Amino acid sequence: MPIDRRTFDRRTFLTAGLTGGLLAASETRRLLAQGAPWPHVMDAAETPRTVNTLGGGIPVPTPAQLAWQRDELAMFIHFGVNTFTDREWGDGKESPAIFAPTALDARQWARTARAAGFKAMILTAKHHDGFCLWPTATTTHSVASSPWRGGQGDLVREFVEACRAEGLKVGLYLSPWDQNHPTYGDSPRYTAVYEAQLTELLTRYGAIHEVWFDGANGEGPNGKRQVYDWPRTWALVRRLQPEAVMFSDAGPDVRWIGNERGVAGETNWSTVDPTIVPVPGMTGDEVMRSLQQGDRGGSVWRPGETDVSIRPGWFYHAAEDGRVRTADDLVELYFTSVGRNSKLLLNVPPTRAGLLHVSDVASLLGMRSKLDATFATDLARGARTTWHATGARTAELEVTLTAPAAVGIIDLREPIARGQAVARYRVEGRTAAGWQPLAEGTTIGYRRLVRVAPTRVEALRVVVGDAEGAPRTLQLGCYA
Ligand code: FUL
Repeated sequence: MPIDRRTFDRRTFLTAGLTGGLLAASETRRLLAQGAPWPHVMDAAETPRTVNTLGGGIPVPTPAQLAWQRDELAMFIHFGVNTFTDREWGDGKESPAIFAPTALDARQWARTARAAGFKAMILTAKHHDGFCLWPTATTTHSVASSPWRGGQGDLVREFVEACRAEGLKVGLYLSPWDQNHPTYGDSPRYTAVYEAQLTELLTRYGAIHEVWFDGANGEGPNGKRQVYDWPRTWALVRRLQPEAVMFSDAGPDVRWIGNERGVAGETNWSTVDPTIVPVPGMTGDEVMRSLQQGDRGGSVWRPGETDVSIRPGWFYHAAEDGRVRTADDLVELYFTSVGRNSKLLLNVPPTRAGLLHVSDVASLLGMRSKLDATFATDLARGARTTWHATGARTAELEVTLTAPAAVGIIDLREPIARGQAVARYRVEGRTAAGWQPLAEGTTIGYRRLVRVAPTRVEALRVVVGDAEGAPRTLQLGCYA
């Protein structure tokens, strides 16, 4: 089936007016100003986070957010009834009888992820069609009604065990939008169902590291609009899995990067102003800008996660077997996400057999060997480094290489455990002809990978021209 990506892009869908239960940014702020009970921004009591002493006035990550960022790569697994109907969004009317993977092996997913350098996997425990991949007490629309493993299967359990066996962290996606459950749209009743599902997922399977709340939304089977109680849902997750990070447009811990193309903002702050995107699923230019770029001076640490698929669709379609991203494409995604202070959540959808396709596996392993080769030799190893402030918000780093070398990639890092400060930088290289400008940009954060025309340099200099508070010593690596 040819997939028209526009049909399934969540923002196209939202702006097409098909949405239920969503508010424009301006409308939300108007309600907030009137003191409306919903939606509201979580206050400090609802979102326990690290007390901000390390940052000296700027927000800092929690230990969980820091670990999440340092992992760099997570694999998304979209699998469910859509795999068997060849659709991207089901409608909730699918018969559980169609869910019949013939050779499902979650260990194969996990082994591939690990071999390709991924540190976590996130499974769609329930997508918008409402079909649950675990035997839930909240509905019969689940694996328990399917022929898979004679109705005795629990894919969430198999997934979690496979992750643990391969040393991967575990994440679960639970679509808020549910086109099957009869209570959807009857807001308090469905909220109770959704909370019961979350409770099952967060109490039966041990430590869960990331909980993924999708912003896509629409009307349920009864045509009614669901009004979500996000603060309540977030508080439940905090209570059941205090170490987990929660992803949504509005965090609270990790935010959507604002597109599904795999491209973080050229400027990308890990801080946000939480009043701009207080709940998931909002639209508008300011919302999209804040998701893409974060907000300089924002009061909350909420780094961006870049989700993108290795294929045109999120679910497996045999017709897309020839359209799998190449290893080079994946390396490019690494540069536009991890290399822009984000984390890459790369979707690799299993086939109807329940296995990652051989072409996808080849691209993933190809990406890994290319990245390993690229970053094998840090030409700045052993270099003499000096760092000094040149003003309250400006500083200079100078790195003198042990021997002149041709440099094509510069790897800059801020010590983000103490916050993100740099707002403008310039990189210069000392060549035989003296200091030459090589590159310039805005934010750095966890990691900024700068590609330059290969230039033979004896030394590199990073001039920080503006910062949010005093910039702290940068780390520099450089590669051919
Ligand atoms: C979107 C969903 O509508 C897609 O189907 C997919 O799950 C993607 C990750 O998020 O909003």
